[in-house]
Amino acid sequence: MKKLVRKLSDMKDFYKSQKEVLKILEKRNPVIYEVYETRHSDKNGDLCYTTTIIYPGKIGKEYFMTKGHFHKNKNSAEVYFGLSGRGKSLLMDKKGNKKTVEIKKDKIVYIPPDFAHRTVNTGKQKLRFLSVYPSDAGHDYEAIRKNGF
Ligand code: S6P
Ligand code: ZN
Repeated sequence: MKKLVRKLSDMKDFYKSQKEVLKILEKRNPVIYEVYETRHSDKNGDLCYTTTIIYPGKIGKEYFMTKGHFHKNKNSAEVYFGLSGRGKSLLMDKKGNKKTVEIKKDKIVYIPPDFAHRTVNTGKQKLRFLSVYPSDAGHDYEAIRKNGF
């Protein structure tokens, strides 16, 4: 299993208020989320699964959230399964059509192929969810970094 830690300094471009980001970074560098990934192979047909933990908190008016990404392989759908906490999954296709879906314990969120996805912790506790997706999906963060949701 691989552990990935995303601190505010790793994703400062993804937040709207750069003033708020810099103000917080002067004093501390909070962990926004952690991802635990299990990958058996990168082969087509195999599956990859992760647990994501998003901490509670805000940067200005925005809640702690994941960076958000499209899958590089456009045919790759994904399923999220809520484990604890409360939040929203934001989905958006390439035409800019958007959908917001609640995520909480025991709730399944389906992410269709070629939809960008970002998850936001709107609660006071940690938001934890499991995700399952094709091992060859790949991640493209650039469009979201530049244009947001
Ligand atoms: C992978 C899946 C999740 C996210 C994780 C962090 O396809 O959607 O495991 O990677 O929730 O989000 P992000 O946007 O930083 O990769
Ligand atoms: Zn994904």
